Amino acid sequence: MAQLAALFESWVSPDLHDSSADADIAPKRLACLMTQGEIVAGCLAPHPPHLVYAENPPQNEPVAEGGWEQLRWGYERLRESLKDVEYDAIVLLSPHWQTYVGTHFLGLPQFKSLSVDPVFPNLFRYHYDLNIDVDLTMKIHDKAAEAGLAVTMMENPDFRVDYGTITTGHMFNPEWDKPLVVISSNRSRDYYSVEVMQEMMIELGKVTREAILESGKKVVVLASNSLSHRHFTTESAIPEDMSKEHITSHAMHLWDMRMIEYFRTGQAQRILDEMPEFTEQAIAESDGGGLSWLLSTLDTPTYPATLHGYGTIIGTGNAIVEWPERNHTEGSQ
Ligand code: 2X7
Ligand code: FE2
Repeated sequence: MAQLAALFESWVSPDLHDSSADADIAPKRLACLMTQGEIVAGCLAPHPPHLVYAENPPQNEPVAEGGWEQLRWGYERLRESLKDVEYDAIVLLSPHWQTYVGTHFLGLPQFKSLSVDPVFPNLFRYHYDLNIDVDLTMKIHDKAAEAGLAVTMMENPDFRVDYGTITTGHMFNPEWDKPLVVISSNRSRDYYSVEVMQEMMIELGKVTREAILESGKKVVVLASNSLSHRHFTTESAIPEDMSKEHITSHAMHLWDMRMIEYFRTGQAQRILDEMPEFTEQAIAESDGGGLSWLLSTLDTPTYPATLHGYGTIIGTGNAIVEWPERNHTEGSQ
């Protein structure tokens, strides 16, 4: 809101001492309000390919006998929560699009191909056809560049989109009827540390938010990552045999529950403060920066998030969480 107020002031202040200017101000104020964008919701939306496998959509080649229902019902609840909410685009950061020189953005209007999970090709061979909101992407890209972040637009039409993006994209919106902004995971944690990664992702989150507000669009932001991320090293004979599914260790469970408690009680700052310990001790997929970025796009929310579901997948911990930002915009802009 502060940025919009400044923008409004910059338009009207030259006129404030001019008594004939009043007539001009109302349409400008209206234009200002009409162009105000909004983040309607921010979500933690994990991407284990098992979820798509278990849903048996026509785009995926392997066939399953169900499985991981707790999480799939969680995604159903998330979709239900947003079904009457209008929005224009989905902005998504996937830890499986790993880039080592800065942050990259999908930069063409359409990407169409086959996405295969390199670790679970038996579960995920998905024929995707996705649309990109190139205009909003450029706005976020340009703002990030202005802020001094290294950024690149991915404009190779043969580029294969990672399974994290596709799984989260499918589970969040199986109709694929909204354009996406897709952001890579800059692996600054690998070169430097969780602290450096987080500093960069907080900056990326701020500019993402600014670009969305200035774009005039209504947007959902999604961080596509698991919580604790210690996998089993072998797969059961029937991958969807739920009698074999559980968290890898008690320590991983405790970390997941701690994070969920912070989500549910509006303690985003505490999550950011504990991110280095969480990421290292729980081998968490927050190493890709998505969770830090998401909380930053939401201006480090102090209101409670909704937990739509929690479950394990091949031993990893996964939570589906929504911050209903649309109900809190006045307080946080
Ligand atoms: O990418 C993943 C993941 N994050 C968790 C579990 C299983 C597979 O893939
Ligand atoms: Fe993953």
